[in-house]
Amino acid sequence: MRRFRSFVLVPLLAMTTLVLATAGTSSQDRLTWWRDARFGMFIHWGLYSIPAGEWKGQQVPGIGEWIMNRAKIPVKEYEQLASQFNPVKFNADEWVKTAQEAGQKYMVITAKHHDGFAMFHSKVSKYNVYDATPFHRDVIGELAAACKRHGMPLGFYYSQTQDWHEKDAVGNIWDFDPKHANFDKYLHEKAMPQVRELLTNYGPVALIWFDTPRDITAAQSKELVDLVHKLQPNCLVDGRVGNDAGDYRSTGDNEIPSKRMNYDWEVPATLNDTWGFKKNDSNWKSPQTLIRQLVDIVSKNGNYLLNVGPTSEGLIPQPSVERLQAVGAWLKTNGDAVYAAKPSPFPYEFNWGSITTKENRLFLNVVEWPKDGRFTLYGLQTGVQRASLLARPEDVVTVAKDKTSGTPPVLNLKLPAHAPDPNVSVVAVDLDGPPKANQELIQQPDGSVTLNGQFADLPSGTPIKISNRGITSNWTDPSQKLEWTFEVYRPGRYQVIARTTPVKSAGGWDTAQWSGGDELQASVEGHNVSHTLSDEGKIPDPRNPLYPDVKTTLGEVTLSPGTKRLTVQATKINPETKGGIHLREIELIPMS
Ligand code: FHN
Repeated sequence: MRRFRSFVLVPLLAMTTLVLATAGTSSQDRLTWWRDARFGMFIHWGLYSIPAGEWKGQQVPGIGEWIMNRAKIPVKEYEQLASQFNPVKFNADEWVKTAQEAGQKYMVITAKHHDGFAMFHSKVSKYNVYDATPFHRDVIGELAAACKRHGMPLGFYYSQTQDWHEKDAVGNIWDFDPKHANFDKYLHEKAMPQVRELLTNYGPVALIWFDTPRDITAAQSKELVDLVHKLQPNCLVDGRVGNDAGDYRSTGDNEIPSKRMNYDWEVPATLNDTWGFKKNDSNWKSPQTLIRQLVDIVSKNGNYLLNVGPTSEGLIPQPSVERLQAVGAWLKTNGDAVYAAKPSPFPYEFNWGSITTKENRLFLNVVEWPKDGRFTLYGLQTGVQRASLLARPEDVVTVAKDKTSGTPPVLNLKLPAHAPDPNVSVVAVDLDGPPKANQELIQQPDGSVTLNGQFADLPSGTPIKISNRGITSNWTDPSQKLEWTFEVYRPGRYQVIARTTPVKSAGGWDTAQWSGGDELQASVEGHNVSHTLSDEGKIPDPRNPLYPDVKTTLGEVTLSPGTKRLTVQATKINPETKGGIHLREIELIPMS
């Protein structure tokens, strides 16, 4: 087997044909189409689709495209997959059609993943789909041409730091000694020249999606961004270029923040548990989860980049196609609540679903259809004119708004008794003006109060960190605390529930790693309740079945109406718990 020659540098002059820089294109200009799009298709496709999660007869745990790393496959052995890569069923037009039918408004494909193999005809390295495979076709070129034919914006994923094929890049410590790596050399002799090829040879590129910015300096991130914008001023750069240098922010994989964010962000998400195809992964998300995630993400000002992992034959797996078709069918009727929609006027989540908006309109994206069709919303400050169902405009929806005397303002809707859609039903509510809402945490009409970590006040200088989903980490010091202010309307007795989470591992949240044993104390209105964190059962997060919380009842408290302050302190820390206490939420549940 020949060793592929890397770093064959292209004469740069030959590639200066395409787009000339125009001064003054800002992130705001570049983001216009992307903000309206809201929903994109991610494609992870490469040599790893051949082993599909299995190496030498053994199942390799973790995500499929990481098989080379997880099984520590030597470069020379992994390279041999190239001679087997012959996906004769690949049809770029079909892929674009699948995305369009799903209602996805942009596509992003792995031009080069961490394994270092380019899915395009690169002159920089022969380790590419055109030169090194019997397929002898330029996958990126064919997809770019198909996207152009169908008016679909196309972006390229490019792994700028990890390249397990190269001794100077990050990641391959089973073949190479990282002490001798010269990252700057790899960056300038492979990564940047290949990014240049991608931005020169395939027409207008909508987006370059960099990933895992491990160890990259601010200057190196900036160099990449400058290169992209010099070659194609309108091309977006995602948040994972590192050092906050991108045009928008990227969250962690499958990490949907638990509050509305006042900046542009995108979440890359899987349809099952892997990105690259794995033959034994059938943990598919249901259409309801996918649609729920889509509207939830838009309600928080984000974009949803939902992944497919085509097989080594070049086909998008049928279970993926079916789920995408279900989302697409839903969007045909309800797309107004998603495309060009703006986030919720409320900063927090609702148990029943989520809110998106457009001008003077609210879209209530209802997952839990209310009993007898009686729907109540607290805290909307704008007057309401009328409401109707997107799926069944002929059905009568009665509106009663008490916005003057009520504390909080109350909107009551009498909806049809049965949900018009089995997944997510959209109620369009026309308002007197742009939607305005109370920003404070308030008790919800079902009596519950949810205090997520994203809304907690932290003492200045605290070491505690809060993730996008509201999870605390680095909470190893018992003197540290979290506090929330919220409004209670209904006097009575409440259960105080702590929702904690397992620690994160590379493949997601590893429930096995939840250790408990710490003691939390909640104090509110003169009551102190405390309990050792023990596993009373998993509470699935309906927005994200991958990440169940662990429930512990801390105790019961009696609350009167008014503004409350709840404090949570760690009265005992279990030294075994990795990264300290991982508290996500405190919930108050009415007992009657
Ligand atoms: O390591 C990669 C992984 O393989 C996959 O590409 C995801 C997609 O967001 N990004 C990295 C992990 O965050």
